[in-house]
Amino acid sequence: MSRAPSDRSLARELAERVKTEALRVGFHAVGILDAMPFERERRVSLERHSAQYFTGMSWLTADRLRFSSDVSNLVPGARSVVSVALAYGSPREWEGGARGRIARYAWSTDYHAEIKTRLVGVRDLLLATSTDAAAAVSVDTGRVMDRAAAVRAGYGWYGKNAMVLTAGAGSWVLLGEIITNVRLEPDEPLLTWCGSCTRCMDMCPTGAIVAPGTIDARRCISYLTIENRDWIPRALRRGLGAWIFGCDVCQEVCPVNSHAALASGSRAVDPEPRLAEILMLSEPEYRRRFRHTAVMRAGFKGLKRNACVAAGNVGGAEELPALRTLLTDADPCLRGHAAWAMGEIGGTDAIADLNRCGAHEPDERVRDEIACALVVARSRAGRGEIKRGHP
Ligand code: B12
Repeated sequence: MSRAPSDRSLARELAERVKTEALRVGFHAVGILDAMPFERERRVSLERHSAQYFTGMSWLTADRLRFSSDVSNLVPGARSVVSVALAYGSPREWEGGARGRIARYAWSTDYHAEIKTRLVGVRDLLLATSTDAAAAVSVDTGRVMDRAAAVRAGYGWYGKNAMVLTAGAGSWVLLGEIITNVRLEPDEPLLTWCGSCTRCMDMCPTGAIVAPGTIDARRCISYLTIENRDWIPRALRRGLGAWIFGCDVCQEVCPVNSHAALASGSRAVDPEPRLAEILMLSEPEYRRRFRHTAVMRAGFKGLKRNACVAAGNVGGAEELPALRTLLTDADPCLRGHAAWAMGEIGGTDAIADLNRCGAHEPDERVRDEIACALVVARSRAGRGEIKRGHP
């Protein structure tokens, strides 16, 4: 057991030092909680797991949810947790044209490293309190329930979109923790709530917020464009709009966020790249362009698949040459999504390409996509609609 401060005044004084240091190194908010398990969140997350809401994220197992609901699994004898929030999200400037949208949290270099680096000094402060002191930094990775910690730490509250909202920066914050066996005076949770507002639930393009605070990840654009390694269900594709990595709709429509002061972080990626560019990227170019950013999580093929869907939704003539190339790609998933996009864009060229490729397509699923795309494109042509994006 740690010989760290045991009486209340020492625990309070150390808590204050820790919080001052966290704010000094640039965190927007910091709070302290005891290390008791997150019982309610464990129960809720296991229910959602049984309801299949996390299907597709094979790493988010019931065991992992149990593990992440108890911080003493990371630091045996844990007594306190320091929860921090890093603000992000400079304003979006829409440049028009057929551009894909990247979620704000991914605009700068990968936040895991950013949070970890800032937490090192705070952790060292705790380690210096005694020779028995232990402290570990955790960011994302599903090893701790980050949101549950932020809410118990008293600086955030759950929105109906399941996001943790904070005073000042709204939900534009990323979360991390230090788990320690040193005792720190805990803060009191807030009693704030969304009231009768349901904007995030009403405006989610794919209906993924199935109850207040409950996301069916299978429908969430963030899951579909980042974690999902499979085909994007056809019924949900139009809902994706221009999103090619993540989604911010449930945050953008939140009234609390409309008053949030956005942080002015450096940008490592173009937040709205031209779709034609993404569709034509080579794998080495993709790695060069997105290394050290969260966008790597989607993978090269995943990002191209998403760009196909976005091109089908907001693209036109400019994207057709790249889509035509992808129609003969070695990967059936890319061929299938390119076919869908060409059907949505329509026009005689697209119909001719789909017909030509359909005749030689070896994969049954792609053949089905091509057949459906032809139905859409022909019915548009039958109604006299011209190809989108034609001068
Ligand atoms: C898996 C995961 C995802 C998955 C699944 C999301 C999910 N709902 O679980 C996907 C890929 C869909 C995803 C999407 C996003 N994610 Co994510 N994700 C995670 C991760 C790794 C684990 C989350 C987890 O354990 N889920 C299990 C379920 C049960 O928990 P939950 O949905 O969060 O449920 C909580 C609340 O709903 C609440 N709750 C329970 N019952 C009720 C009832 C009511 C009425 C209410 C209001 C709340 C409530 O308790 C639950 C447990 O904390 C965390 C990092 C971490 N280690 O925690 C990041 C994390 C949650 N993600 C984050 C972010 C930024 C996002 C996106 C905004 C990214 C984007 N722009 O595309 C979206 C937002 C989608 C959304 N509205 O939730 C941030 C959230 C920061 C914040 N301010 O809240 C986290 C904390 C990462 C981080 N370290 O900052 N994510």
